[in-house]
Amino acid sequence: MTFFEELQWRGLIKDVAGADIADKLNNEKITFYWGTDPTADSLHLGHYSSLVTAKRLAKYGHHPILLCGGATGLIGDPRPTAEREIITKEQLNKNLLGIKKQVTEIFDGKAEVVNNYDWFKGYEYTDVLRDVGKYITVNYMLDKDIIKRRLETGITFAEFAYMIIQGYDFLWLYQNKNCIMQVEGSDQWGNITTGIDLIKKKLGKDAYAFTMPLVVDKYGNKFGKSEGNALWLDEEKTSSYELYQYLINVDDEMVIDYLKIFTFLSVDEIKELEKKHKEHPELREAHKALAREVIVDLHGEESYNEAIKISEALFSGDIKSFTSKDIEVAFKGLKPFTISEDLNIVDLLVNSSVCSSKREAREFVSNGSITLNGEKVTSLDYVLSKDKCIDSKYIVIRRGKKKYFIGIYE
Ligand code: 629
Repeated sequence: MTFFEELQWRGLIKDVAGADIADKLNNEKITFYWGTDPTADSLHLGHYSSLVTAKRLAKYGHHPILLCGGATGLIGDPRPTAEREIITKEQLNKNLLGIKKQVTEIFDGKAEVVNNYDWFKGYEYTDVLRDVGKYITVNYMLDKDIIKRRLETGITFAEFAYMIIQGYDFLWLYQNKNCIMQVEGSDQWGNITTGIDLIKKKLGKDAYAFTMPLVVDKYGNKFGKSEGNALWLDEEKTSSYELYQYLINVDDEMVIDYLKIFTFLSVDEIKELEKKHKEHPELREAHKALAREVIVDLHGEESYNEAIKISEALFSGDIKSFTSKDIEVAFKGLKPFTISEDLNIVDLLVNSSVCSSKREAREFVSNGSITLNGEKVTSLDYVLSKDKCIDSKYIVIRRGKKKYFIGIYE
């Protein structure tokens, strides 16, 4: 299998530009770029899918340029539905810092990161119109899918002109960095071809590109959202434990596709996992490999082990080894109750709404349904004091097998 065939096997190629792109990628070392706009202070799993592809090309020996859109972010790439809310320059600069840092880390500090604001600041409006605008007709722009889709609902001139900025980026990188290829998600095809056409018209040169299909779940919905929220690459926003829970639970019929897209496991390793997955889906070997590869690549071995520890503890109910940090991560979604004095177990259960009455509380304790910080409490005389809390702060109550409550002793 050639390198390009492997990209195809992994399902990473949707549209391509450049008839000899396979040859180029297999036999030469080229410079390519991938770009993102600083619309938030962190990238998410959707971005990661295309960054992994960029990293894959880099591992093969191609040189990546990662573009953070300080200029394009000022405008906003038109969405199919409606105009974007413009973000403040302060917010944009804050986002830019976060994203640059993430991209750099994902490429282990070896990435060449550029910002298109560097070549757009001070570029006179009239010069842009002469140098770029004169090479692109409005007819051509109106023919782009994204623009057609917005004509009904309306689109501002700013968003209409977005493709001019991204198109010029490709031209600039081609001329200044010998960057001959652009790699993005398939939603970027219109912007990419604007760049390719501009390069052809201005330089008479052919440029290359390919897009990756959007990653979806088995229902065709965007991959990487948990209860409607994005899974962020910033560990402070989405913990490794949350990532682990998401990845370990992806659809059975999609997990092999995800291994191909999101991991650097070899073709043989993935085929082996596919075999295991078909024979013993209940062992979840493929899911475990997916979670391990993604989390270790993003956050490192230690953070991955932490996620496993929390997952296993919650599964078995044995949380005796939890630190306050573990508790904060494991029970992020729970609203804690507070206590401010030593309490007898029955009062504790009622005050914290774990039980609805003292009678119910006594019953739960007596039949062994209550654990405190992983230890079963069966005595009705038990008194919770500060020193029994984890780090003198947290109290984790479990009722029955799975229902958790978090208390903070203030
Ligand atoms: C200037 C800006 C360029 C090249 C690219 C860009 C950003 C591009 C864009 N990309 C999406 C984003 O920023 O909007 N116009 O969120 C996003 N991308 C990664 C994938 C994508 C795409 O960063 O291409 O498809 C998501 O997976 O939506 O010169």
